[in-house]
Amino acid sequence: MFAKALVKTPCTYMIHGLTTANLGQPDYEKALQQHDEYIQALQACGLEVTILEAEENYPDSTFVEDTALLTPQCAIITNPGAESRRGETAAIKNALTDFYSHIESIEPPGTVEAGDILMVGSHFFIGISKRTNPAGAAQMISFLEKYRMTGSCVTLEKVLHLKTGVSYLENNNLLACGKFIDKDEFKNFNILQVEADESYAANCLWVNGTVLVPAGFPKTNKMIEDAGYPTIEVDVSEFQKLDGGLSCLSLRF
Ligand code: CIR
Repeated sequence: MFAKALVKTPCTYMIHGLTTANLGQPDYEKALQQHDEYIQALQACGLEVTILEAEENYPDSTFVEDTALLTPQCAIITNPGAESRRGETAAIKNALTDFYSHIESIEPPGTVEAGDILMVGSHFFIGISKRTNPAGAAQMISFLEKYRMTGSCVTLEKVLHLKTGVSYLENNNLLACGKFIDKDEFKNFNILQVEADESYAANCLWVNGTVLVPAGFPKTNKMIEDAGYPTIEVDVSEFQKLDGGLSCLSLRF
């Protein structure tokens, strides 16, 4: 269960954030409104949400999930693989000192973005991607082991982050699309298959028994409801234009 979340208001330069999507430029006012609705959904799941101020120097800084891995025992600040995002970690580290007494940091040449990290109890699957390298994953695993948790690597193709293609919904249920459906590393999970035309919805967010689902993906929403979860649909279309999913917009702990 989570008690808190950290989010960060999108800055006006978010419209120039990194992207591979061909969906056009985000509308800033709409993004702000969607971000508010996202916060309300987290609050509806019982979380106390801390909202950090926008930081104009970092267009992608609203995607806070990439900057830290939060565990019950410690926070691990990442070193984002995208150079334009490296400086985002300072404000996050500063904010986390209010909540954590144990804070570790990934150091170069290691790079990690925590969108590549899937938490399953005390085990953490780490995607090796363009943003997370083997050196970063090795540092991450040694920090996890220091605090009596475990980690293992998963190789990725064609997706930005591991959690672009999979989400853990607890109770052994793994939402997955495309190549992730048959991945050996995930063969012991009960796989809920997201259809190719709804692949963006493979990034959902379990929060205390409820699942936040991006609006506009009715088959995935129904599949999750049929699996026994209440869902809340949240429109994040302006963040999708920057390759961002629901999970990227918060850190839960
Ligand atoms: C980026 O490319 O870094 C941002 N535009 C999107 C980051 C999305 N984060 C995530 O999937 N965890």
